[in-house]
Amino acid sequence: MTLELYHAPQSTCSQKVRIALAEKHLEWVDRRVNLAKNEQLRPEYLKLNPNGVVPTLVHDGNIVIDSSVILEYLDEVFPTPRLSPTDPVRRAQMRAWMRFLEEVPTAAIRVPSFHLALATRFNALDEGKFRKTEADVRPLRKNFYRRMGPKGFSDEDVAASLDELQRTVDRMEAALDKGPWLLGADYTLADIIVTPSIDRTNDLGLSAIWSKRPRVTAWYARMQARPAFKQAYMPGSRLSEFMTLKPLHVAVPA
Ligand SMILES: N[C@@H](CCC(=O)N[C@@H](CS)C(=O)NCC(=O)O)C(=O)O
Repeated sequence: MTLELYHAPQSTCSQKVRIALAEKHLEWVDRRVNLAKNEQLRPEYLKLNPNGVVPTLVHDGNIVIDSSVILEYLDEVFPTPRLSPTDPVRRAQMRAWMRFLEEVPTAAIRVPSFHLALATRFNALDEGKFRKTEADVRPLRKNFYRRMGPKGFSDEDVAASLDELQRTVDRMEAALDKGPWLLGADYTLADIIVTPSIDRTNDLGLSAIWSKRPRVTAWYARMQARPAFKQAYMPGSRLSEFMTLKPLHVAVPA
């Protein structure tokens, strides 16, 4: 049996999958994809993942793409320890969290991540060159990159994404009333899926978004204490490790 993971240390979507692999004590072959060199856009990688993004899992030659799909696949194929409830109603509740987390914070966190850390490498490009060489080449993210532009996102876009993160944290704080995990007693894929977004706010100096929410703060500490978390956050997983992040112009909601 071979599991190969095409991933990048600093990619939040890869971090989700690495946590799940570690929770299940699975060995995997480390296939690094250097996003700074656009290796995810190479023709040989696009054959594995036509979206031109990481992660991609290859299990005994079978290709599985999209981090949340990979998480559910791993949980079906390697059911011990389980990362989803057995009861269909509870499974539906977990999936409702999953869809919400994919739609809201997972999308929202990309805006400050790119704005603060990644856009800096495009600052010297003019708009036309940036569109041609950086935006239009991306199967999934063409218009996201166009919206960002070589100078980063507008204050309005940054403020909107921080608002979405803040509202996610509020929803988590309410759910954690029945904690210790989002679904109560069961630690599930939902907890894993939101972890990289929360960890990234910390990495970007935006922890004010959750630091006044005691239940979310305690939940994040519980996550960080798990051996799987420590394994998944290998060196190079934090953007602040390899760049100085400039402060935001917009107020961080608290
Ligand atoms: N829905 C996809 C999204 C994957 C995704 O956006 N990956 C990012 C890293 S977290 C990426 O590869 N970005 C490459 C790029 O911006 O060109 C998933 O969850 O796997």
